[in-house]
Amino acid sequence: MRRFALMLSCGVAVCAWKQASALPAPGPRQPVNPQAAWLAYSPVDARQVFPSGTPIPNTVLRLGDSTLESTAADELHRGFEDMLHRVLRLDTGATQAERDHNLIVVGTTREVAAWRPSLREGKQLAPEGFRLRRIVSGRDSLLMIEGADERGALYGAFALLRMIAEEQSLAHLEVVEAPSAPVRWTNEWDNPDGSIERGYAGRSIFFGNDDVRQDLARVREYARLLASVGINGCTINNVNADPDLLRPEKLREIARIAAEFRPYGVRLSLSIAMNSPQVIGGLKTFDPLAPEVAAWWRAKADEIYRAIPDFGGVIIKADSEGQPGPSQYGRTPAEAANVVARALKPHGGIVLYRGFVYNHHLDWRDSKADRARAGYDNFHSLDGKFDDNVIVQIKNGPIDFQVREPVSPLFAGLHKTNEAIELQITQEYTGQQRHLVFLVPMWKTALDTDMHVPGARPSLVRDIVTGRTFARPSGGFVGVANVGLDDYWLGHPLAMANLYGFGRLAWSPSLSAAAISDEWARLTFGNDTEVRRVVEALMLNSWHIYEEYTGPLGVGTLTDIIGVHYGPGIESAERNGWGQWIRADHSGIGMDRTIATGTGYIGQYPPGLAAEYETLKACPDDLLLFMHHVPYTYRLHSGKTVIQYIYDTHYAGATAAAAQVAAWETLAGKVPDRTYFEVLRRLNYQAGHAPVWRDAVVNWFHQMSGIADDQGRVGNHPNRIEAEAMHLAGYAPVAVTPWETASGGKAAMCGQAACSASTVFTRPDGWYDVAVQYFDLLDGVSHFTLEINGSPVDTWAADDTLPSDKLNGHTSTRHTTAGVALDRGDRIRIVGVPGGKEPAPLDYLEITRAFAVTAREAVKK
Ligand code: GCW
Repeated sequence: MRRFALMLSCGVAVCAWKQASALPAPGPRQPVNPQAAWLAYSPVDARQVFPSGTPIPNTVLRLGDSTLESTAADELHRGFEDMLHRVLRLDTGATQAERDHNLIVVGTTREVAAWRPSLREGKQLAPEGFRLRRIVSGRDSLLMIEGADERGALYGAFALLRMIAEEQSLAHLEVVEAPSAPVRWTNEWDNPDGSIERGYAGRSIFFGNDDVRQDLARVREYARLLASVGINGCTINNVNADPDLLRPEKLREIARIAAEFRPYGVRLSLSIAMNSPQVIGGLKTFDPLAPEVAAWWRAKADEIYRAIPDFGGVIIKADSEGQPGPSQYGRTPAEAANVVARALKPHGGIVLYRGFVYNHHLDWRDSKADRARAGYDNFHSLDGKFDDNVIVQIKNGPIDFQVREPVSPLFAGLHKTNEAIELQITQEYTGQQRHLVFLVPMWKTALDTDMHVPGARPSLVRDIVTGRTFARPSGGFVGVANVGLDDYWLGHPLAMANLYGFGRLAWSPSLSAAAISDEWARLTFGNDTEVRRVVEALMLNSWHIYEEYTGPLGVGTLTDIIGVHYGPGIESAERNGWGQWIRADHSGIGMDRTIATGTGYIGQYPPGLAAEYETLKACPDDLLLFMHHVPYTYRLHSGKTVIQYIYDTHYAGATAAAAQVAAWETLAGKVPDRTYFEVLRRLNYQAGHAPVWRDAVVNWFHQMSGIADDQGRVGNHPNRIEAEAMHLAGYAPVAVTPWETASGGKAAMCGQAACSASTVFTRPDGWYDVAVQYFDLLDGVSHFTLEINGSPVDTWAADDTLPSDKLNGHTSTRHTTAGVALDRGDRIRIVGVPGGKEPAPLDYLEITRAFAVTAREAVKK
């Protein structure tokens, strides 16, 4: 007799049965348009926002007639209607409004003073800032949104709406805010063909078929989201720039995008290629010091501003990863930046010149070679040589958006140059929006680092980039967002917290990660305490969890660095010119970047910080392997050896990743259904991919070090049955590269129309979860069936779009059939049917006591 009563099936591919059974009861918050993201404007408890004695306004009075103030008034209208069910009257004429005494008033400082001189405030607002006040005078109850300028008025409206969404009381309102820095931009790495470099959420919202898209509705919605968190600029094309976009006919099209941005105060910017004067201008040279080149840039700037009068400026990636640059003519980055900056200057445009200039043909045999040094080495000597409308855009770390890096020493190396910090919202090295990683805590670590600049203590990175530390006129924040046409903009619905958090930090970098995640959770999911508690715990732990099962102790993400930067690929970092070496051998690991014996990189930091990194005693554990080469037996401050730390964190991280699923499941019915399932699907996937990471890393280090795990876990899988050890019909064993990305280094591929792998169950009778680890290649869709004694109990398709067409750590994934009744002697069979180029590849089966059963036993104990 077979007992399949509890059969629940869930994994990457099919969750159908489970979904049907677990459909949440329809709640009041459904359905929600996912594109609204944190501007969901869900209904709120009006009594919290407008306690008794504080009337809800009836009218929004717009004092000025600028586009931005119109947008502000429309947004207030929308927000009040959705959140408070109050349809505001829109008014522009001061006299008419006098009839109503219960108003929201939107205007600039100048307009407010002209409307009611008594409301003039002594203290001037900083540019783009705002003041929110509630004023009760006579019969009037006024909610004043006063902007320093039109942008400030719009930002003030969004801030007021945020307070309402968070159910804050407006009874006593007195808020003054201003952005931390003038530059708060996103970069989008979109290509004219509609693809997005390192984009994980569909095609471009801007381009397609080598042109600007006809339908730009998503662009306007995006601008709205950006403005709602104070982002005021957006670079719409890849920093690996296509010079063609500067052609007149393209600029005319790009102007359509700028028109969508304009109502939200988002200035359009373009990435430009330094060789444009040659490639599209027909000049013989692009030498920045050649007069004809300067003239070409001047004419081009004039042309751009004719098409886009509020154009923000340009980003330049040059002499980096194959991009043309001034080095070709023996010129410096400053000379290149300045020739463009001088062309933009009369129009008020700026140049963001990327500090990401390095040689990717380094000699790995040279123990003094060090990519991390490049930013400082290339730019430090140019301090003071950049024009005032140039900003050097510096990635937070000296390498490249790894799961953990120290801050770039260049932040402290430029005192007479404007700086911006470049943060990566798109999760290139941090799980590509398939893994949950809330990046704000990571960014905070960088922004709150004290650089110990002599004579400027403290000198936090956030104060340097906002221009405070060195009294610079400009600077700020750039976030590489790479949103796409995906309904959730970034793929993973929870990844939008990173875009939100970037904007909030750019506005106010002293906000805490916890405060930002609370705001975002409230705005996205409402004010329910339980929902917020679960969501915020997930968010705030996620970076740590991801770091635990990927790259430890500052060594780098340990991903395939010469490929797609996604799954594990440990040795890919070594023995090539890219300089992301981890320098792991049989006795130890880590880059020696010390002044005393290493590459000298640490000497690029101011002495106070260098002293901390230079000695093993003072160096923080989480940056140890970035700064030092140590034996595996080296003891961390915690007392644990490096190798045991690697083992322990990887087991802990994978376990914690799996626990995220159960945490999220408590929200069924409490968040919108679609979002619930989109997140659940990804968390399930992550729970199956984290063990791929864990096993790859622990096995690799076990083999390299020869040191056993003191808990005996590494290489010991009592519940695992390797495909190659099963009875195979049609399947043939294959070696997987790199070996650590398949269990036992091997998998099985099917070379005919259908194949099977079977085994006899030899453990005690009971309820089990059966996990099938397989490879889901980009091309092709295989189908799998799990059979017990010839009866199918589950079937699924390998139809995910993982980023590789090979068997490796990118494509290894898992499908779990939960709650299967198994008796000793049962025959378990997996049938694989290849589809397209995908040969139904299998890695192993893992059969564990059913989760529900083990949970019950745990309770009994
Ligand atoms: O990390 C690397 C990315 C490239 C990117 C480059 C950069 C746009 O892998 O895809 O190119 O950084 O930041 O310029």
